[in-house]
Amino acid sequence: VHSGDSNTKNALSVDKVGVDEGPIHLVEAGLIDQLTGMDWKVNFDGHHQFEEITAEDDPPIGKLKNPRFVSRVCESVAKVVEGHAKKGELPVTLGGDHSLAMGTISGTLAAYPDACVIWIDAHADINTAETTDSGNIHGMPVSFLMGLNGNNNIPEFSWVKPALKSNRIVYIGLRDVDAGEKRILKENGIRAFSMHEVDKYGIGKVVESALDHVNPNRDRPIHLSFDVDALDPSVAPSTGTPVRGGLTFREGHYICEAIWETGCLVALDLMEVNPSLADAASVQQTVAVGCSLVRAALGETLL
Ligand code: DIR
Ligand code: MN
Ligand code: MN
Ligand code: MN
Repeated sequence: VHSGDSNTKNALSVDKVGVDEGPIHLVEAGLIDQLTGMDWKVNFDGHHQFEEITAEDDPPIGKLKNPRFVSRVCESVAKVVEGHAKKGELPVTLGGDHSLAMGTISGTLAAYPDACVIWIDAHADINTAETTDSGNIHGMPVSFLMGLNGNNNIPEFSWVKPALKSNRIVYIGLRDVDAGEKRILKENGIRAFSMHEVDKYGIGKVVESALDHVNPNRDRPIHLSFDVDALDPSVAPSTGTPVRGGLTFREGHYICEAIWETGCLVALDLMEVNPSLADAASVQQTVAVGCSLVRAALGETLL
């Protein structure tokens, strides 16, 4: 769905399942029925299954963990997202870890080269193969999308086009950024609103400034990539790398509502819901918040 096209609501879900059951929980919690109830025509793609590559067959490349598996999944997700986006549908991708955004954003930019990205996260996910400490590719997707790895140096990821320009991405919610990532953000002049700015200016101003930066005329397609760990762990506990001092329930929802209101949303990711990491009540709480963020981003209103 693109701006001006508000009568044709068309949504779709793409899910990746590895060891990660987050997407299954979101769907089982009724997300699709909820969207259908909001008059979306939902074309549920099903839970994408990928043949796992055994650790033996997928040794690290440099520090990168599970590089072949992650690359293969992302490449296939990129094609699915691109295909749906080109049909004018609005792909909603439920993850799964945030490395998937390498796929979803590649797909969005293939369909809408002038799109901008709004990245909601506690983390900047912009480590390079050089700067990463953890080797976790979910801490790196933005560096691949921006071509900061000289992507062709890592043949496994050469399919990722460095299509994301530094002035077409903006962050909200950051509070756990590695030293190397801080340097990369500065060197590339990437705009980021940390929790400090959220506290100082309030979420309304922050979202407005973020939009003014990446989408000054509100005419560019928007890809919203939402990592649930942007929310405070008291709000969304079931996630891989919780960091205290995060967005409140309302701040998270406000972001989604305000982006929906622009009429420019063309793709949505909801990532890092990880039910294997908490007790049942925490899982249920996180899944419910995840569903409600998706509804907010897809136009659910409070009145
Ligand atoms: C850290 C943590 N910066 C890393 N990042 C996470 O592993 O690169 N990102 N958890 O989601
Ligand atoms: Mn993330
Ligand atoms: Mn994160
Ligand atoms: Mn992560």
